[in-house]
Amino acid sequence: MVEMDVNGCRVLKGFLDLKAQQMIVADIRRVVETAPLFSPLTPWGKPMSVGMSSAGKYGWYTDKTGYRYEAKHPNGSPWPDIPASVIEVWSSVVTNLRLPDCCLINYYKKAAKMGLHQDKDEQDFSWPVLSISLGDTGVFRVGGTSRKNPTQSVNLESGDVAILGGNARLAYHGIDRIKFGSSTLLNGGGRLNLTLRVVD
Ligand code: MD6
Ligand code: FE
Repeated sequence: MVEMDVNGCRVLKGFLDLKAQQMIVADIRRVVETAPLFSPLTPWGKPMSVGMSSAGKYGWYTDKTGYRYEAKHPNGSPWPDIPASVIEVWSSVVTNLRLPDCCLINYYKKAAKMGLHQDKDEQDFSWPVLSISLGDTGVFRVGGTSRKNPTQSVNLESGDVAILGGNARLAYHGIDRIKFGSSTLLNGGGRLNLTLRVVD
């Protein structure tokens, strides 16, 4: 495992071995059977190109009224529990004294991307946001706390873990594109990204 610093974002290259990645994918498949992926509307009324769902006490959600956390899937059911295989990554990298309230699931097909944004819908920015990348490589861009700050890019490959914490907790970041077909982990290709957050 190699650790990189990308504008204050810690990237743990190759944190998860193939077995661990396969376990998490199997667990997330079960989550999206009960909480199906959907493409939420941005506050500007455009559907996101990424398929989303969540696990945990809260799910991240957006529609015309804005970004927020919701206790239920749009179908009215509570979100499934965060799988133990996913919690395990948080416990070993962040802490086991406080577990995440939300595991946001982002699924990128060939043309999906995510514009530069800050994660700031949580109440306490002293907790980091941890991301797990699975499947196809994503080209991840990280800047500073102003949109105008210079950015650096890094490939997030299957099994990589990235942490936005400390001074980088509110750094702008996004996924420019995915390298479709770069991994065989997911049937049908694409990229799965899980982000773990403390919300309350
Ligand atoms: C993605 N990731 O990798 C999008 N947010 O698909 C994020 O938006 C993100 O990787 C907070 C912390 C780490 C991340
Ligand atoms: Fe984010």
